[in-house]
Amino acid sequence: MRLTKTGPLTILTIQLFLAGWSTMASAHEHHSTYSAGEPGDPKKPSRTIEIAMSEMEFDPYRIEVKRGEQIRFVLRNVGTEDHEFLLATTGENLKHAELMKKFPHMEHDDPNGVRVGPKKSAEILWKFTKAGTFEYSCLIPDHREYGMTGRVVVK
Ligand SMILES: [Cu+2]
Repeated sequence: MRLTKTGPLTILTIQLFLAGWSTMASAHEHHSTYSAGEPGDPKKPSRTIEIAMSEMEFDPYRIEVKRGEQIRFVLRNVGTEDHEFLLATTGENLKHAELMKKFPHMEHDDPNGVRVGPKKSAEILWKFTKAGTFEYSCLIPDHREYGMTGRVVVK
């Protein structure tokens, strides 16, 4: 008897869940334009660039890529604090940095950014589809101000 009663309720719950899910999915789609290019395709060839993060710098702090090139960023945190790697335009990163002052523990799981703990590493696969100058930056409050920013020149 209990089972038949909970049956429709369970279906309703699943439907509500699915409705919420599709809303989330479409909200996410709006976010799928990135200022620095687009998320990479793991099936296509890429060039690997290693970047070391520490207090308070990226090494190297300037890279050059060709337009259309796909880069596999290997990000190593060789420092003692958490750091971030966020790929965007300077304007976008500055806006984002303001937001992070209000919400310092904001988590990012966007394809163009990652937070890496001390002695950890992470990877980002990125295709630079637009020519111009972009940057990677650590937006943890104060880190950018102390010099955690790097430049990507896309030719
Ligand atoms: Cu940092």
